[in-house]
Amino acid sequence: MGHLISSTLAFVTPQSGGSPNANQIDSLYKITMYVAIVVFVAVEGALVYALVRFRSRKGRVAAQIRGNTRLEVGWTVAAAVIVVVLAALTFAKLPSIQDPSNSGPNGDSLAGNGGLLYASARRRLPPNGKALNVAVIGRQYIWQYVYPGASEPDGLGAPYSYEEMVVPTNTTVTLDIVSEDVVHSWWIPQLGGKFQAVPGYHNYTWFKISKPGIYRGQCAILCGRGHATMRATVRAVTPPQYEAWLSAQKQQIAAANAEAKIARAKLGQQTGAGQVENP
Ligand SMILES: [Cu+2]
Repeated sequence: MGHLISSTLAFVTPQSGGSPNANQIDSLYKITMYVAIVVFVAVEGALVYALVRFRSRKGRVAAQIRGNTRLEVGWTVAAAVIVVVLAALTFAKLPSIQDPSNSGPNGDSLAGNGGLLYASARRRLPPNGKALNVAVIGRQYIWQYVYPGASEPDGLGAPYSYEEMVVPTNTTVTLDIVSEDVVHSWWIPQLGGKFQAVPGYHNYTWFKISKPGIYRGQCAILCGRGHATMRATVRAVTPPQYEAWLSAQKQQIAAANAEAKIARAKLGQQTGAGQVENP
């Protein structure tokens, strides 16, 4: 019975299980929902009882009641108390949703100072200041991820990937969410809340995944005709697997850049039609 209830509730409650912030959002949602269920059952139960018990019958005259001060004060105060308790609970739980926690003991050692290129008052870091910072760039119609490890001091030459973000487990990952063109919305439901990618503006969130696996999402705001295909995947692997992936990705990007350099040099040497087309 308990399992039946919890599996039915899973359809209407936020997805969780991927990251602590998503779990906190889910538990806050459930607390509010349980209170709402109790209120709903009490109100609808009283209504149905009154409908049946006091239904019209031949020869019956309805009692004319003009207010009941005690009852009215009672339900007003009760509703106010519920609102205050829910608000207090929400504010008490908010820091655990917004503030990143430290990486686990077996997290990735590459998690540094967040890979910051600039300071920000709005960005939150874990208490020990160490996070793996990934830039999430929305563009029509694909997500790009830029990882720490720039080869140039100005931040250029950093490894990147498209559509699928690869991250180490047990490691606090902070995200810088930006957009190149229109407003997009970053959302991997199992990894926490939804965040808009707005041109010219940075939004921040975080997650920490304990289990290796694939976590799926999808751009959550209509951004143009290709919106439906703008998927996002986060693949969590162990820290050694992450580091191996990152260096392979760096090599592939370096090889592709070298090839492009040769192709550009060839184009530059061409005379005739090539020059007309690429003056
Ligand atoms: Cu979209």
